Amino acid sequence: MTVYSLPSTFGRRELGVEEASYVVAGIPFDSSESYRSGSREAPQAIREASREIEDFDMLEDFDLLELAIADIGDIEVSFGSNEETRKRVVETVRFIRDNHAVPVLLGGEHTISAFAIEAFPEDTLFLSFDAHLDFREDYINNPFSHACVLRRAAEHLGYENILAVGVRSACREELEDAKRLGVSFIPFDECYNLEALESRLRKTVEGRKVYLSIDMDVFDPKDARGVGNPEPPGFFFFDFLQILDFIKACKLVGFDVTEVIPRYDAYTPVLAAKLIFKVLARYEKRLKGAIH
Ligand SMILES: [Mn+2]
Repeated sequence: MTVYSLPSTFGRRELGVEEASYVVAGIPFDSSESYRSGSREAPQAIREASREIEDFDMLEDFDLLELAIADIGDIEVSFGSNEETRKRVVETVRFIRDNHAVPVLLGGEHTISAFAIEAFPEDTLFLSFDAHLDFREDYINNPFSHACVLRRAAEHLGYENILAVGVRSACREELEDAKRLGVSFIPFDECYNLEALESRLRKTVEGRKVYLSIDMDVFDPKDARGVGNPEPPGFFFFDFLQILDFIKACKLVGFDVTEVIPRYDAYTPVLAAKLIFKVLARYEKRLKGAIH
C-alpha cells in the first residue's frame, strides 16, 4: 500500500539525526521584542515556505537533495523564563553537535543565538549579520533582551571572537563599549563594495570555526518586510548572494536565522527558507570539492 503523505518538516526531509549533516530545530521564542512581536510564529512559517522550494537550485547549479538535512521539530520553550529556555536550547544544540551535525536554528527572536552559542567552544567566531549592534549591557534591566545578543555572545566566546556585519543602528553607549572592548563590526557603509566585503569576510573566517547568525533585519525592509525592527537601508538579497562565497573559507559549526515576524509579511519566511538553502548549498559545494 502506498501512503501519500508529505512531512511538515524543513524541505520535506525525513532523515534521522544520525544520518544528517545539518539538523534543523525551531526555537519559537519571543519575549523581549521591543517593537513588533510574533517571531514565535516564524519556525512553522519558514518550514512551510521551505517545503514549496523546488529541489534543484538553478542559480547554484546544485541539487538541494544533496543536503543531508534532518528536522527535529521545535524546542518547547518556556515563555517568561529565559533560564529554562536557555537550558533547553543549550541542551538541544549539544545533542545535535554530539551527533556530529551542524545545528540550523529557526528563531524566534535574536536572543536564541545568545543561548545557542553557549554550546560552542571559545575558539568559535560568532559572525552576526544584523542591522543593530545588539551590544547593550541590558535593555530595561533585561540582560537577555534581543538588544544584548552580541554582548552575551562576547562574554562567552571572548570579545575578540565576534564580528557583526551590516550594522547601522546603535545607541552611543553600546557603540563606545564595543570599540573600547575591541569588538569587531563592519558598519553598513563599509558594505557597499561587495567584492571588497567578500574578500574581507573571507580573510576573517579563513580556517575558523564559525557560528553564523543572520538577523533578517540586516536585509533592506523592501526585501524583508516581516521583521521586528525594520531598519532601512540594508542589504538586498541579490547583493547578499554576491558575498556569500566567504562561507566556503570557514568551518561552519552553527547557523541560525532570527527575527522573522510572519504576520507582517508572507514573503519574509520564503526569503528566510531560501537563505538557509543558499548558505548550506554554498557550504556543501565547498565540502564536496565541486568547481563552481
Ligand atoms: Mn537586529
